[in-house]
Amino acid sequence: MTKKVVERVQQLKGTIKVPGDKSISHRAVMFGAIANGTTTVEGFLPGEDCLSTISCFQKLGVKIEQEEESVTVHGKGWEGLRESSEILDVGNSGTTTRLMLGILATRPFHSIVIGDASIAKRPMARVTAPLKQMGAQIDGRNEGDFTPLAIRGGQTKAINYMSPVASAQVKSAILLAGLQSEGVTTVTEPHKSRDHTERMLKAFGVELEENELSVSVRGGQALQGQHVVVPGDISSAAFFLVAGAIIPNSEIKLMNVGVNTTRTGIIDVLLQMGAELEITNEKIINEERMADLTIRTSKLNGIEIGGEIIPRLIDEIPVIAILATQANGTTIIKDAQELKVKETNRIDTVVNQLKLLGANIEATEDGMIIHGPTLLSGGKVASFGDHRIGMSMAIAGLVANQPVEIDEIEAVDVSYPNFFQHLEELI
Ligand code: SPQ
Repeated sequence: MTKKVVERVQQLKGTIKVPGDKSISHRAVMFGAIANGTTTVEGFLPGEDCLSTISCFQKLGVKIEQEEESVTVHGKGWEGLRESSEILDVGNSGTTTRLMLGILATRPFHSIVIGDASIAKRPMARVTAPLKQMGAQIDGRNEGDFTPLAIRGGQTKAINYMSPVASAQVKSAILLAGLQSEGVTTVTEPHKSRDHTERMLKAFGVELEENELSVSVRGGQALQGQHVVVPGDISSAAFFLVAGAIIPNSEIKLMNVGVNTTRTGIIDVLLQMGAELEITNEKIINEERMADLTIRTSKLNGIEIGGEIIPRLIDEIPVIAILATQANGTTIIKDAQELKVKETNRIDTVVNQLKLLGANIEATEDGMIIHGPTLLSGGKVASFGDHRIGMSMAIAGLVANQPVEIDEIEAVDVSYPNFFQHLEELI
């Protein structure tokens, strides 16, 4: 386990290009694997999670070449997937686990899916239960809720599924199974989750019907290989957006960041808190919007965050907590129970680690309450193997009055392998 010490800085200045979007990188590989013909991916995120997706689909018989940010997937359609003699190891990636289960639900062979200690605690029944309803055979601890999972797919039938949670992974797993099922599959969610699956399926030639909170797909549709350009990940950009806003004398420009509105809750929050944030050079490539974001040191006020915005910023809440410690007044984060089933219980880890640095923060049943501003103190914290906690603690270290030592910092490689290199470039 690697430790990293982060110290207070006087300013952050410069321009960086954050790595490719994790959600889009996973989908480009998976959709390329079930498509007919070659898919090329530009701007792929070579983080551990997306490399797990490549490795699983290689084990399922798909030829995939990857060199840094460039990937070529030689898809041979759904029938190109083969039973693997090896276990499919998803590492730390919830997206790989849940979307791949949706694909495997329709394949007439046996697979075993495992992941790391964090994956073993994350609920899988949210996808295995509807996939079993569609006809897949899935077993695992607690009736298929936890890995290791054994799955035997086959001919599935469409369902009309009302998801109890707003989750892109649940929606995507069911839609992917629906693509090979008899009839029309519909998924309805309580709030809209990120829609990268819908956008990319359309780019791969699939017809979908979308209403406000529902998406429907007819079974029997084939995908055609494409060239995918991956925008920068707004969830990775979020660390530098927060750092730029809270560190004195700062100005940071982040190039080509994905600004799909199902992901821009962090921008809405920053603007509502009073941040000096500029959005320029907007363009749309492959159905996905991207733009340059410039953030400057800002005077911030606490706000209330809850309701439909939560799925639009769920992964940014750990770093929003750091932002709130530096804002004037109280920030209340509510309706965010989903944080409890991420790589760690992100309500507990954020609150406990920030308390160690002297933050005025308390956990609630569905979020947290933060009173600011606080001059954070130094101290010893840990990521607990959660990439977003590790990077959030590093941002806290940049404004703390003494050094912050972060344990298990290697977790950042899951989604942002060059995070500390980018930070160095800005100091
Ligand atoms: O892939 P994983 O481990 O679930 O990653 C996380 C993250 O912080 O990077 C969540 F822990 O992002 C999820 C996100 O929270 C990625 C994702 C996707 O690509 O579809 C959707 C969200 O999860 P969910 O459960 O709401 O569908």
